[in-house]
Amino acid sequence: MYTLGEFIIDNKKYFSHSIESLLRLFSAIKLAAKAVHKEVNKAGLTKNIGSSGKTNIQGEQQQKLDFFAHNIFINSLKNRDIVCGIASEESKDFIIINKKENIKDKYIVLIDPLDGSSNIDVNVPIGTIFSVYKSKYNNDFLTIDDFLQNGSKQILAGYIIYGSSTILVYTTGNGVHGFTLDPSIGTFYLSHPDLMFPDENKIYSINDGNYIKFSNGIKKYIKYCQKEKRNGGPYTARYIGSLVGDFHRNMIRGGIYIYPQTSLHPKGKLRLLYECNPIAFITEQAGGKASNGYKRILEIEPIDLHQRTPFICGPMNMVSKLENFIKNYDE
Ligand code: P6P
Repeated sequence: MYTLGEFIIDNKKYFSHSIESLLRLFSAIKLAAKAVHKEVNKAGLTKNIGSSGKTNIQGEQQQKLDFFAHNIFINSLKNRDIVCGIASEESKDFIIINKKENIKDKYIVLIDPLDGSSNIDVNVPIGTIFSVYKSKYNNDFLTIDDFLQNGSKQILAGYIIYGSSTILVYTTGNGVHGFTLDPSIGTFYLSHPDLMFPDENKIYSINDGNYIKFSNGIKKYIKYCQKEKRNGGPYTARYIGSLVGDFHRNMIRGGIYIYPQTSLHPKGKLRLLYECNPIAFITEQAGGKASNGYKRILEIEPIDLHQRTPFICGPMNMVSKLENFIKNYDE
């Protein structure tokens, strides 16, 4: 059985940055993931479920486990001496790890510590999403520009899904690989090498409770998915309200995830930097496509730490088909 550390070392020739830094990053991510796994798996027993009573920068109810996950990832990452700055969904401003240190050859981490956390109370899979860049090092000190890099500059992206099992999925630009946690010994073992969207794709994921708020192009696409097809029946609708859960299933089974702009979220709901960019990097590495309906996600130039974007990701043919509907009916 191949551990995550062994796999990284055996594939070091594909990583164009310091392999020691990558191992340190994963050492922090694995430690935090195991701690979150433990808390998530017994949340109902420790009263660690429910709202913390606070709201986060997005004005959303912060769950107790959101706060726990945020703290555990920040503390793990800052103690490896290679991260100079962190941005989290749970904090308004970016976090400087050490004001005095030189940021050359250090890393920037953007993270959604516990995406989909409102599902904790009902036992639906949730996840941590992370995105890593080299610091731009344009100054001796950290600035917002180090965080506002477009997604094509990511050196590492991944998620941990806390579901029927806990799986860490990542890419450094050399394919997508999944590692399942053996909680009895606290080790992540290679379980999903070289993940790719399958040729046959039959799932569409969208909250069609928002149907009346969608554009015509999105509405037409949903109707297209529901029509009988020459090569078989209509597509299957699957949507659990947890990006990591919906995306992980769609990448393995074959399906498209759509969170378009609506009247409630005119710029989309999902955040570009720590949700869409990492998932888009993984999507493309798995042979798929990720866009905002018009533009490749990884080419969007960020202007704000918490900016939102409409988000479509999945197999190339499904995403292109939807983009055509948008082009034909929304422009
Ligand atoms: P809605 C969770 O809050 C999240 O950010 C994603 O994980 C999920 O896909 C989406 O929002 C669900 O949003 O509006 O359908 O409940």
